Amino acid sequence: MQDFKKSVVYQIYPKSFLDTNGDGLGELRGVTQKLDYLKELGVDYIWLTPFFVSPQNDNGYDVADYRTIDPRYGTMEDFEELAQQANRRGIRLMLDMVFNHTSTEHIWFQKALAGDPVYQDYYIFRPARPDGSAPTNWQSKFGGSAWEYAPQVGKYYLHLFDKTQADLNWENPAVRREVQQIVRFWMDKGVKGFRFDVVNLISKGEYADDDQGDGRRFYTDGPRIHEFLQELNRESFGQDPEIVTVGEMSSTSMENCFRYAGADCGELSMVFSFHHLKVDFMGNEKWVIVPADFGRLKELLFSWQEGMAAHNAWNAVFWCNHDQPRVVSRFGDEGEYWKKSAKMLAGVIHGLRGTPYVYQGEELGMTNAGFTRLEQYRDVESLNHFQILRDKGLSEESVYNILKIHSRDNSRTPMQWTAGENGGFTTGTPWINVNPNTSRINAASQVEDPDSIFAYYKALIRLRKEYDVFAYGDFAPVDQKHPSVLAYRREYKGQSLLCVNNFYRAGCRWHCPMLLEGYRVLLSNYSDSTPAADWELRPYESVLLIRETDDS
Ligand code: TEU
Repeated sequence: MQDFKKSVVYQIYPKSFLDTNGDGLGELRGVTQKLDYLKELGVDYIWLTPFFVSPQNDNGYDVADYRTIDPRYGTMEDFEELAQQANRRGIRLMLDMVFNHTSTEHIWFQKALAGDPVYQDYYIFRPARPDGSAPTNWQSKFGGSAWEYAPQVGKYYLHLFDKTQADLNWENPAVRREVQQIVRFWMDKGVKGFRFDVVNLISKGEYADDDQGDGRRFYTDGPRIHEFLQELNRESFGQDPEIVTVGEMSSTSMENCFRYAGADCGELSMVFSFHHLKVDFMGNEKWVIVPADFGRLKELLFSWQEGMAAHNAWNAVFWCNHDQPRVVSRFGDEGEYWKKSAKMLAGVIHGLRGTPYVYQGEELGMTNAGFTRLEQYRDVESLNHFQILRDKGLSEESVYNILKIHSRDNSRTPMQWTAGENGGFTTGTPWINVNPNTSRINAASQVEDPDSIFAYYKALIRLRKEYDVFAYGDFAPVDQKHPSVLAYRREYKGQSLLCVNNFYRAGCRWHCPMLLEGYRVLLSNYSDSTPAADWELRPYESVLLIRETDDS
């Protein structure tokens, strides 16, 4: 059985991975073609973002049919071929299940609109207020009201995301049974992993105005959430002990995550949380430009590491996904120290306690998109916020500057396979522009190069298999208050791992508070790192040290 603590997950956004038929969109066959690349990297699971039938208003997170593959991504035969080929290489598939909402094109919603009361109870329809306005003042995560009026029904329906993503009513046992059946359908196809999209938003509490915020306090980690997850576990994936699950937890609390991902809680294997990726927001406000708060980043990463360990709960550890800007652009350096900083950021994540997730292209040090015009953007959230920010009076230039930093499209540009045209992603016109720096940043030039970012990720993944301390070690911060160093220690049965990182482009001096006797360098982004009690760390220097004693 595959131990998820020793595993590494690779996330694929199929639309931007590899196009094999020249239509400008990637598809499942593209993934199958690149399995040897992934095998070379050494990953254990591939998480595929949704490829089900969908109008693609949110790139597949608006599912219209959970059991059928969108023809744009291929066929069920393509999926089976992918599963089989992956299995042959010891790689497992993790599917992305979006159960907080469906597309408004889903047959359930269509029946609801047509007046069928059975299906109206699948969603959250509420009457208008006496003045005709929306039932509450809740805001959609993509901007604007979270309620849309459906004239056919004479009521509003709730959509926490786009207005074509209607929230499901989990209070209705029939909805929960449908969801269980969908999970079992994919289990029957041999799927051994599931990611559950924004799953901590499924239990809505009271429908009341939020005088302090956008409404999230009423539906985040809601009143019946643990009950719902335990039931889903019992009735579906929990019946197969080989299945690994991860829940995407939006604005969650650590206390809830102790239960979502607690070893004996009967809910999920692990959780994604996002607090450490809001250190360059202003509170919850993403559409601003503020420098990243490094002290806060460490505080959040470390408190989650310690808290989850103390409660025997498991984290997914990551910087990147299809909703986040590229980490090398965000916390590293796109220029002179591109390679060094990308490796440093990799080292920080892979040394932590948790299952590391690598998002396609991260292992190559892919950077933000660099878009400068609205026509280049595709994401509904970016397009909505362009208008919202313009309506607030911001100049076009200021809005572009904000999008350039925070847009989700930064991570959605096509995978850079080669230095050639369109980075080898497509022979057609890509659905979203390829980053021109594919001439410099691409897989072809890195796979064979022992000094590449790719080689560094490969080494980190291999080390996790070789040294148990990566998977099972406990966690302790080291010199947490230092203004530019991020350092921590892991201990397991006579193995002691020390991870030391200079997070900045300026060199710095670091007094190591621990005795370094007996430690040797396991991996570093400089060829000549020399640990010392009084250590001069070079720009973005990152070192993993190990000490092994007899009882290991
Ligand atoms: O994302 C949920 C989510 O809350 C975000 O990370 C979201 O991108 C952010 O709030 C916007 O600022 C998940 C998916 O990962 C995302 O791609 C989907 O758009 C969203 O759910 C809706 O299904």
